[in-house]
Amino acid sequence: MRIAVIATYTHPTRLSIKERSVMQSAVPELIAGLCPDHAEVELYNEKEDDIPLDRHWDLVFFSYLHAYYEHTKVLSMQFRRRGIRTVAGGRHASYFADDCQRFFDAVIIGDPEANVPALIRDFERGELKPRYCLPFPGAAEIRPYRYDLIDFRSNPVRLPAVEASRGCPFSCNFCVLTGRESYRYRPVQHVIDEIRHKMRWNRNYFGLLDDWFIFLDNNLGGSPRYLRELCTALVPLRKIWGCALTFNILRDEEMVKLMARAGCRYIYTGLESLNPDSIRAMNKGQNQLRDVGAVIRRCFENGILLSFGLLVGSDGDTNEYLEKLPDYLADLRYFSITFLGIVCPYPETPFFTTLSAEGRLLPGTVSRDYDGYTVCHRPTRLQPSEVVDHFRRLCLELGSFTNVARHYRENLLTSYAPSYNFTILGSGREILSIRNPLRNGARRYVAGLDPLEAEDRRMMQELQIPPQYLS
Ligand code: B12
Ligand code: SF4
Repeated sequence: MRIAVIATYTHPTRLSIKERSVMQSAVPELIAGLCPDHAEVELYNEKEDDIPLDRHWDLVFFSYLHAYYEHTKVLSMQFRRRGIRTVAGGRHASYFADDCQRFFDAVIIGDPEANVPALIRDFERGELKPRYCLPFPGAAEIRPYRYDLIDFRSNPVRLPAVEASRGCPFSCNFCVLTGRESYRYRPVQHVIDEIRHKMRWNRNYFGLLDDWFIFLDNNLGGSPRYLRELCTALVPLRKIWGCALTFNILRDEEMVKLMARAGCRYIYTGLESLNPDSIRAMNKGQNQLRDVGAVIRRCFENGILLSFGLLVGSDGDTNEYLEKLPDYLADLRYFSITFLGIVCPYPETPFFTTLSAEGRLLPGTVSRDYDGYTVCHRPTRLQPSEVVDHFRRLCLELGSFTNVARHYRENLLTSYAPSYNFTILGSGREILSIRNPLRNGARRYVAGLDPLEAEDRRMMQELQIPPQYLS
């Protein structure tokens, strides 16, 4: 049996652009690890390479984010036309299973651990069902990824990744996890064994990235006790790693020191805003903005590059705050931001429910608009067009060479932890990438106003696939 697992992708510019960046979806290697030994499995990641549309498999698993739904439907219907059976899974498929069933042969709701093997067994017996929703068997049952199937030659900077936990204990109003994915973590020894014995390393660049990996967890700090245990077990491995966690963890100096000793050199935290009103509106109370500057310095001094995500367009945002944002960041002597996005009301979130009840969703919004770079609603204190103006200006201002230079000046040589200065130098590229969403001058960033990609539009017409309207 021939199986393909495809992580689909569409770029925020709506142009056909690949992004061979450090972090990629791990779903293909996760699903491959759940397939039986006798299956021949191929992995594809559209963020790195095009999908060979003329190739034949018996079964194709798709993983996608909300904004890639229209495109994934097109791929699925093209494969189905050739007799290939297709399966959709992930958060969007789980929430919109009825809609998905129109375009895929089967839909998996929830985690894949029990569902993928059951689906393959049924498929081999010729009894594929339209829906699978077996419960999660527990985090101890998360299987090691098929690292051996990752092709590091097609993306020379990609790092191998591992999950220690799933879900998150917090309840930010805009997050797709809120109220749906409780915090679950794997036994520490399973994670250590996977890193030690299963993980394959990126051998490009004469071994410079050898022994580097990332934790793909939504929040590696969801349980401080667990994080402490994990870091203690990581110290003797002498690996270099990065992760995402919530800001509250960074206030604990001992924890930051332990993480640094365990090899952590990069932390992403969704700071979202420096405006207390916006933080309140997002229900993100774990982001206490007191002493932000001291927390940032502490990370860098311990050899950890701290990277933020910032959002514009939330209900607390005002013109005044967004105009002054670059000054606030300069006051903090902070210049490295990874994601600058527009807050997105994903349909399964409390934020969507509020906006819908208040009639503040923009008309004509389709799932393609839910990409984190398009205004899909009317904020309380701003017009949608004002959000777009601020977003464009901030992308240009924050993703500038001047900011890279300031970042280097402030943070290089502040620590002599192994690999620290190399990480700081590499992060200049991340700062410049803040501008990437602007690479299509014709893009308007307001839901309903930007057309879908030309090829998807053409195929949707040919295959009679309607868009999914969400407002
Ligand atoms: C890698 C990553 C990316 C990559 C690749 C995207 C991708 N295809 O996953 C890039 C850089 C492109 C990206 C971009 C963005 N991302 Co992102 N990203 C991640 C990250 C860190 C890891 C994803 C991953 O591989 N996880 C490990 C795998 C195993 O887990 P998973 O993807 O969660 O999938 C689970 C289930 O959903 C399910 N599943 C998923 N697919 C399938 C398929 C089948 C067949 C089955 C059976 C099951 C299944 O199985 C997994 C285990 O339960 C997650 C955080 C996280 N920990 O998941 C955020 C996350 C997915 N990203 C998020 C966001 C908000 C963004 C951005 C908007 C950020 C921004 N402002 O720029 C953008 C734009 C996204 C868009 N256009 O919609 C959100 C949710 C987005 C969404 N639409 O649901 C997440 C959950 C982070 C968060 N907590 O906010 N991201
Ligand atoms: S802390 Fe992050 S992952 Fe957790 S609910 Fe908030 S946005 Fe989601």
